[in-house]
Amino acid sequence: MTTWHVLGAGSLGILWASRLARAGLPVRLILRNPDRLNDYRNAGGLRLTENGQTHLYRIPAELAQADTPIRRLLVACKAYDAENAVAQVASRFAESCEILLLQNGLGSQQAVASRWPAARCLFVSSTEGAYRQNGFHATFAGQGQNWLGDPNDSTAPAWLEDLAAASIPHRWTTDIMGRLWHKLALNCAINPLTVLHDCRNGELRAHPQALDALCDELAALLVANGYPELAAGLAEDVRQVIEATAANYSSMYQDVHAGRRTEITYLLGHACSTAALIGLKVPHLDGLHRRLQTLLDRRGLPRD
Ligand code: NAD
Ligand code: KPL
Repeated sequence: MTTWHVLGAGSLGILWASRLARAGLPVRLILRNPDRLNDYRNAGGLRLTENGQTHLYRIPAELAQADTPIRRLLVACKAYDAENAVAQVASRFAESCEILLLQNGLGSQQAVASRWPAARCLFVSSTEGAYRQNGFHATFAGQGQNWLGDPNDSTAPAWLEDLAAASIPHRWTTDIMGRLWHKLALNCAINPLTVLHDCRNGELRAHPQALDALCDELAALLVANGYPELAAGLAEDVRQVIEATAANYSSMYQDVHAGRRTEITYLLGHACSTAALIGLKVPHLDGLHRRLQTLLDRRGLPRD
């Protein structure tokens, strides 16, 4: 059985590693430094809380410098850490290594795929939710779906059976880029405005003109990238997400309020840079990007 190496033991890393391990699959965690490995050993394993019940999973852990070969790597870092984190373990890649990239937004996945062309890179678009309580303890916070796909190869890998055995919801798609672009467009329409207006998703109902202007530009970007059918439904999809998540704070809002670095470069930044590259004018997205960066500067958070 191929071992699942999980790079990054944050919210999603804990969620995936725990479920794989409890299905009896071989899992190893790769932690970022000796202090964290020491903390992990003191914690005795990963803890995952689901439906109010907490279980401990004693999953073996190691550092990037370990010498066992890596055949399947699940990258569960933030988008801004992904490429560097993969670089730390790349010397251990076995022939025909597979890399699953769980990052939100776009840009980090392509960076990894183009730097390690011999590995098969699978992109994942996840709508599951988890948050970290402390150290190595995460809480499963929202049912969702994991869409998996490979932009260069439509063949589904046989190991999707592992995900089924671990009860990890998943669907294979031959259009993972469409899935990721659609989620990116939703996130660009909603998340930055919730930060700038300091509000829950539902309160964006009070800003229909701003939403319409952003949706028009995001739809043009989707068309330019080959997704006219996603573009046609975007404004309605944004309204539906706002209704369905009205009481929630967006993930970017939560990052900013917790003083955490955001994934802005891989969301709004990626939308604006892609538009610039193809010569598409997106003044509202560019303006939103600048206002968001100014707010991040004021809060002492990285602007990229
Ligand atoms: P997180 O911050 O909770 O976890 C990331 C972990 O990666 C941290 O523990 C960090 O220490 C570790 N890390 C960073 N660099 C490393 C390195 N070089 N070596 C080893 N570990 C390293 O993040 P998360 O919430 O799990 O999110 C991961 C990705 O999944 C993000 O792109 C996020 O947008 C996406 N996502 C998260 C959720 C969610 O509910 N949490 C849902 C959908 C998508
Ligand atoms: O994915 C989201 C987020 O908060 O990051 C939603 C709920 C779709 C809002 O954009």
